[in-house]
Amino acid sequence: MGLGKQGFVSVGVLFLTTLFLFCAADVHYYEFFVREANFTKLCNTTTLLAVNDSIPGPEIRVHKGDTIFVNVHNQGNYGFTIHWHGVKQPRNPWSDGPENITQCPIQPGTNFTYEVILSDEIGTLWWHAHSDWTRGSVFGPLVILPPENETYPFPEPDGEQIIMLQSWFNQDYKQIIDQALAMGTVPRQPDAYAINGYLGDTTGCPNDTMFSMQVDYGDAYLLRIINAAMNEEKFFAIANHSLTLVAQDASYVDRFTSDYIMISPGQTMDVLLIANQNVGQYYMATRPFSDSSNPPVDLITTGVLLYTNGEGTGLNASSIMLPVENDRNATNNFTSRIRNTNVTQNTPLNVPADSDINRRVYIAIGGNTLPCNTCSNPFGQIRFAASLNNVSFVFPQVDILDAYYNMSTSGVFTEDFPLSPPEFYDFTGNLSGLNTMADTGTKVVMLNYGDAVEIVLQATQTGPGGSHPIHLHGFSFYWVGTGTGNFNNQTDPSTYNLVDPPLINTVHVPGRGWVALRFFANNPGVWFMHCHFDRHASWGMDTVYIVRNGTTAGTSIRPPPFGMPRSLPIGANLRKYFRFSKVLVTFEEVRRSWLPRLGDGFIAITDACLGPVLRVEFGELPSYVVTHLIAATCGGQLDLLERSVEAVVAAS
Ligand SMILES: [Cu+2]
Repeated sequence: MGLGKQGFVSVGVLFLTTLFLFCAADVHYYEFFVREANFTKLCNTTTLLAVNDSIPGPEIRVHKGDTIFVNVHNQGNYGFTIHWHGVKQPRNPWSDGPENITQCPIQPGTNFTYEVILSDEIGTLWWHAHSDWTRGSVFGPLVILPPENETYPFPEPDGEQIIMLQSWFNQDYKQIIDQALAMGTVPRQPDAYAINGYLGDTTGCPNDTMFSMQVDYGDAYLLRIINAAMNEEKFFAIANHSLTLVAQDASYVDRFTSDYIMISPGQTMDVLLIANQNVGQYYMATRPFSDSSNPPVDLITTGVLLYTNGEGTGLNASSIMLPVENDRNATNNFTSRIRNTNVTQNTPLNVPADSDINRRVYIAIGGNTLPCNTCSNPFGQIRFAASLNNVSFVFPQVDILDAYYNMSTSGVFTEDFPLSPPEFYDFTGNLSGLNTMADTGTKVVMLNYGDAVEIVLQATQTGPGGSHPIHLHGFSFYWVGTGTGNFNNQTDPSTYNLVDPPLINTVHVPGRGWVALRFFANNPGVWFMHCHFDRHASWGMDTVYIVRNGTTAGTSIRPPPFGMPRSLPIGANLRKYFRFSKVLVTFEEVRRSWLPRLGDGFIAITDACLGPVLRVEFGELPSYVVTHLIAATCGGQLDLLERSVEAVVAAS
């Protein structure tokens, strides 16, 4: 614990020194207008929620240590939040973003200004929506340049390029997961994958085009590669060119060269590319990696590296050298080469030693089923689920941070997340016949400020098995160990790398294997941890770490900012809090809707924070609806058909 405090203090002093000597920290302001826009791909036009009418959304470009204010205007039809992936947000969980974890959603017609506080992050991160599956269309890059007085720890590149890898659906992303959850089924496969919004030349639709990056012979380029895909880890390569990894998750690594990379959803990798081949055109290509028994659709997505004056030289598809989709060795060979690097531009290494560790968490990652009477799953009255230590996380109806901060946690969450699997079995063996039922609950892990934490994440063969990209908010952690089979707490710790472990925010937990992570809990707040396969996160492969305050103001959560998306006091006048709209939902839309019918006269879904999106037909208003409205404690949206408005207002 002592070391943890020292670690935090020294980082603080470093930061202050930087401020003092160079006055480097700037403040930036961005405006995000989030609304529906039309996108034509695969010879289809789809309406999708997007930031400033663009997918990917706008680039944020700042320097290390800067602060960014982003005013997010929701001009769409449903609530959402934004997360600043990989930004630690010291003492400021209020702007972290995960829906119902640190805030209520920003409701249509309202706005919220995030304060994004950078500290030691350097390189590439990204931002994305953090509600249901909205992040599939609401995301963009966050580039963090060295401070004015600092250079890269590698030769200055001549140019740079952002490469965002995506899943593409010709359907509103929220609708996809809402539908699957309501039916208890597996969400459908993507229609395509994309590079920077381009689907490439393999889709069969002649109007789809390739992303093209122009280079000059002899120049060096910094590729900022971001895996923004929904459920797919990705191989990426450029024909005839090698790639040199220089940073991962906004921390420099000991650079090495490879013919391909493997990048998990949520991860960011900075890669140097030298344009040293014959002047011409070369494919860049990406395809999923998966060792699960239910892998993502295996499509190769293409882009092009175009040398100046090289247009005449044709592309050669046979030169694309990507590992096959289930090539676990290719993945392990790449990830096992990643090491931290001892350069002054990185935060000094501060890995908790064996003797420091005072909090151990051992988590088995599970695929499950749960009973579901209302589901229409072809496998029966069940729904697919996922869990950590056999607890399938239930998103609360109000946000955990607000409940914790205001000490009104009853009915919101409990502090009893199991610190080890409830049952030990051969996690990575043949598990057919295993009971895959899980418990449900909103269970969190409580940590004290300065705790030295070790988390071991154990993949299991429950459900389809395979790997998981696990992401922790509020921290970067040291990835100190990995191995195959079941973790052995007697022998495996001796294999840890405590010398130069990568400092990352999203770790690839290999299928039939495990990883070990360490960090000091020196950031007070409420921090989500979840699988960055959104299907798994939606199914409950999540938990929350609450780091209690330290003993000083400087080690405590900041007060909430002005304008947090509001809670709705019990018994409040609904007309004041809900936006009545006769436009958003028409009678026809309701009739065509997939939403479950809960009674004869109406259709309802509960949206985030029990800000009920209640869509009501006919004049009759069952008491169920009224109960939900009165019990609602968060801002919400109420879309009513004309004849119901009077009834609700009267009932309030
Ligand atoms: Cu997962």
